[in-house]
Amino acid sequence: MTTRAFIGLGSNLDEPAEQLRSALQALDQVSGSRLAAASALYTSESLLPGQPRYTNAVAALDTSLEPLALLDALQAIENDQGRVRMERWGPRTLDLDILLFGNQVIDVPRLQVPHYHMHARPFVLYPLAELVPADFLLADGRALAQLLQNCPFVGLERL
Ligand code: ROI
Repeated sequence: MTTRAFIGLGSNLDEPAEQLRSALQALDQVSGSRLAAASALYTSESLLPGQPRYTNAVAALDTSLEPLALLDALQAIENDQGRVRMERWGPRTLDLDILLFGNQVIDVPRLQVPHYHMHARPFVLYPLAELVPADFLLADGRALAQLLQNCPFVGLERL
């Protein structure tokens, strides 16, 4: 059985666009997984002041892995691409987040899905909207169209 997961990608160090391109290739190599689609790349200011601009994208990944096994695989890709975990919200070469995992709602210490902050982040919602139908519902029942209305396309640049 495969599940469609949506992965948020972000980088603001060491050639962010290249980081995202190689991460997309790495996602397609994850065991039992296939990269089904990827959004355009978007740039925006960091939500925290004093950091370089971020480049973000969203990928659709069809996977036979369980959610925590997928999380392990994503963390291995982050580590391979040189991410050093310094401060919690510090600049990073690569951040990979599981935004959605099929219709599952997951709330364990390592993983919360749908991702807690996605509803308020234009750099997640607009790329996600490229990959799903206009009437898409999140696993918790929220309509993507409604979230987009509450989260204006401000400060985003689509590359
Ligand atoms: N800001 C933007 N624009 N994109 C991100 O991916 C991002 N990630 C973060 C913080 C520092 C909150 N700001 C961000 O972790």
